[in-house]
Order: sequence, then structure tokens, then C-alpha cells
Amino acid sequence: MKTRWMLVIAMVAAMGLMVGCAKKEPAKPQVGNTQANQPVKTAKEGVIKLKYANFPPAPTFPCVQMERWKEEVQKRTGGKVQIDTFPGGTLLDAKGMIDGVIAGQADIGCLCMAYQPGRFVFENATALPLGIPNSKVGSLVLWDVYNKYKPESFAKVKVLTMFATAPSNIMSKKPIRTLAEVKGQMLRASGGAVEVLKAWGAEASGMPMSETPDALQKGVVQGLYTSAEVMMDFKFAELCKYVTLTETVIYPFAVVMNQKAWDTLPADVQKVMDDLAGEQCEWTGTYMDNHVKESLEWSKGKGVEIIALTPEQLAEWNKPLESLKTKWIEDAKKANLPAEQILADIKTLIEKYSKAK
Ligand code: 3IO
Repeated sequence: MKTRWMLVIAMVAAMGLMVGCAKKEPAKPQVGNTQANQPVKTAKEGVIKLKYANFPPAPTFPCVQMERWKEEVQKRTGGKVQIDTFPGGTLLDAKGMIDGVIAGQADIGCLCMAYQPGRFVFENATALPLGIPNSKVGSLVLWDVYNKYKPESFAKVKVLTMFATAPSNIMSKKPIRTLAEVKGQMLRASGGAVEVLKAWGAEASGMPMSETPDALQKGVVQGLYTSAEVMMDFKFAELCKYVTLTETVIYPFAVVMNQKAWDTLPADVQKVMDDLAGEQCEWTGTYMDNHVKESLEWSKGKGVEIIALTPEQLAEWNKPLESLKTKWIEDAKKANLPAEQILADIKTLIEKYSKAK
């Protein structure tokens, strides 16, 4: 009796294994237009396949803009281009993004410039406390200033678009109502935003967003400092019951393409992507601004308290941040950048786009 049961169990297990193997059979999409091992049904003559890598999970804004870009490119090229997206760091992770794209591990990648501040000194000028009011203005400013200077940091790739988050707020487990209450709190940020937290007296820890859910969960950090749509998209509202509206610095992002992959694209496809660049930048900014509002409303419903600061308090919070600009000017000069001119241009652009509604 016992042996018969064991036989049945063994047979069921073997069948399970066979089914498991059969499921894995369809070939993974290939870079370029290698169709050799594609199922016949999907093999279309001349279809250009591109792999687009992203580091955070699918529901977050860098991936939402990725899917929107993908749909637009596929539509505007009449199906000539097919894009396979890889959210969640499945193809390239946060810090390895641009080098992975340069090496051709992905054709396209989305990166946050705050994760390698020493490498993107120029672009991180936009992450200084300069009063960018929202994501749309920040995105347009970033894209314009990039196009004016075409910095060396992106010389090895084709830049497809750029965008910025909304200004950062503090999301924390304990309430932070005054500048004094920031002191000693272990908070997470990245790049220039870490310096902001330090200037306020926090025990700031730098890490990419993709590592943050784990750090919050484990209690390695007591909160984070970034745009507030993450309260909803990462469900941080479950852990962080307080949002302090500091509305300070943005995080700049870029979408880059492997130069060789770009060079081999037909001119009409290149035109579709070039025409989409500025539009995508503005679309993402608008999406982000609306999404932050939505997230804060949703968070209130989850019992989160939104702490507003008075104009007097904001002035007090902004004061210790002045030194960050001086420090950036020093760093930028060391990198042979026209530091003061770049900051002046950014300020002019902020004014221009803030006025234009
Ligand atoms: C961000 C990065 C990945 C997913 C959602 C996000 N919301 C804001 C950011 C900015 C950022 O890169 C960061 O690390 O805070």
C-alpha cells in the first residue's frame, strides 16, 4: 500500500516537472532583429526589436513613462519597432544602468542621475535647492539645459528623453514638525538630496529607490526623502504615517540608448523618437504632478498626516541649504564646467516655465 502511494506521488511529481519544462520553451526576445529562434507566429519581416531596462517596479512612475513611450513609438512607427520592457531591475539595476546600456546589455535604459552624483555633476545642478516648483517645470528645465550644454557625461549614448521628479518631501515613521525634529533621524535619500538631509541635521543614508522598501521594512531607515507619489506606488503609507511638505529638491532622470543600436535605426524611426523626446519629458512631468496629488489624498485615507510648513518655517529650512550651491560650484569648476553660467541658465529657465502656467 505504502509503495503504491509513493509511486503515485512520484508520477505526479514527474508530470509536474514535465509541465514546468514545457512552459519554459518559448524563446526569450532577442536584441536587434534576430528572428531565428522566435515562434513563427510572431516572426515579422523587418521588425526591429529593442530591449528597454528600468530599475524600479512596474507600477512606479519611471516604468509608467516607459510603457507610455513604448506605446507611442510602436504606434508612430506603424509597428515597425517592437519594444520589450524590463521593469524591476530584471535586466539592469539602478547603478549599472548607463554602463549596461553602453555595453549593449539593453538597448535602452532609464537611470536616475542622483545615483552617480560624481558622474553626472552637470545634471545634478538641477537637484540643488533652486526653487523648482513641480515636476513639469523641473523636467522642461532639465531637458533644455541638457540640450544647451550637451555634457560629456552622456557622450557615449543617445539621450532619448529626460525628466525630473516632483520636489522632495520627508515621509517618516515619526512626525517631523520642526527642523529640530529632523536632527538625528535616519532618513534615506540619494545624491544631492542626501546633502540636503545632512544640512538639516539628519543621519542621511544614500541608496537607490529600489533598495528602499527593504531598508524601511527592516528599520534600517526611519523614513525617506523624495517625491511623494511613492507613498501610494510603493505602499510606503503603510509604514510612514507622516509626510512633511518641505517641497525642496528634485531627482533628475535620463533615458538613454546604446549608440550603435541608435545608429543602425532607420532615419524615419530615429525621427519618431527625436520628435517624441520633448513631448515625453512634458508628459512625464504632468503625470508625476497629478500622481503626487493623488498619492497624498490616498495616503490621508490610510491615516497618514500631511504636515505643512509655514512660510517662516520654510525660510528657516532653506537657510542651511545655501552652502550646497557653493559646494556644487566648487565641484563643477573642478570638472571644468561653467558653473555660474549653468546655475544662471537654470534659474532663467525655472522662471520661464513657471510663468508659462
Ligand atoms: C523614484 C525612483 C524610482 C521609483 C519611483 C521614484 N520616485 C521618486 C524617485 C526618485 C529617486 O530616484 C529616488 O531614489 O528617490
